[in-house]
Amino acid sequence: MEQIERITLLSSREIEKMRRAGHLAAQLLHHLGTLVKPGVTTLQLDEEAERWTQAHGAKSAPLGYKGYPKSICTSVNEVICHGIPNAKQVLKNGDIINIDVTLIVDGYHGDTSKMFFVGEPTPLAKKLVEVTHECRRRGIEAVKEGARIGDIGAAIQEYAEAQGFSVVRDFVGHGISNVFHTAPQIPHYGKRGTGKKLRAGMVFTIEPMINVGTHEAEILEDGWTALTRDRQLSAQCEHTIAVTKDGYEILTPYPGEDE
Ligand code: EYF
Ligand code: CO
Repeated sequence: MEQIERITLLSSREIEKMRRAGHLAAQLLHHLGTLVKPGVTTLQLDEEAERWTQAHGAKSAPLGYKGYPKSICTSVNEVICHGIPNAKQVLKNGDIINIDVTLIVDGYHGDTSKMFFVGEPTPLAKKLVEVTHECRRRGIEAVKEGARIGDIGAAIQEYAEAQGFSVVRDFVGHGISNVFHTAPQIPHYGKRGTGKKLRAGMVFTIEPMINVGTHEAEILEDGWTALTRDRQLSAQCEHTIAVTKDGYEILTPYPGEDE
């Protein structure tokens, strides 16, 4: 491990550990996705996540992190992120849900999230989720040695706004290693050519949160759940990415998907 300006550059042995954690996190996400249907509660998803995680010899990073009470985040409809699984929250036809998982394997973290449709989505929900996925893809495509952190945010913001949506400012991607959240921060908005230069060995998440209406967020009385100020829909998806000599590697590849 090497550090430049407080940003850790991981060795190839450390990246291999991140790869193992990331691949397992993506498998868990896929497994949870098969369970999403009308009538299921978000608490049932959480309980299955914890059971599966322990059965695979891994640990949930969110559980107990800064006092967070559950193993995954389940963010439904107008919830931007950090939705807390709950026995009273029964998924219904037309809902959209982001499931966000972070696993620790051999001390290293894999952090990934994805949107799932509950039954049949509305046309607006379908478009929002497709645009959010494309935002992440464009952000990832901007990753290469010598590019700047602002190039990632600019690629995401330009596409999201051209599609008539807004980009959340209050939550950003983050460096990740044997520490859950570390430098650098990765905003999902910004200007090309600004911010720190990317170097091979940097590992961080890209996790754009895209809203139908205002980008502004507010926090529920529970102190955790972030939701849109105007209560319109929000979507998010996340990968853990390593900067490589010739571009990037997605460390959390979702089974059957390229990006
Ligand atoms: C005190 C948490 C702390 N934070 C971030 C703690 O990066 C994440 N997902 O991609 C991520 C996931 C979780 C997380 C799960 C729990 N926390 C949440 C909300 C506020 C807060 O401040
Ligand atoms: Co994250």
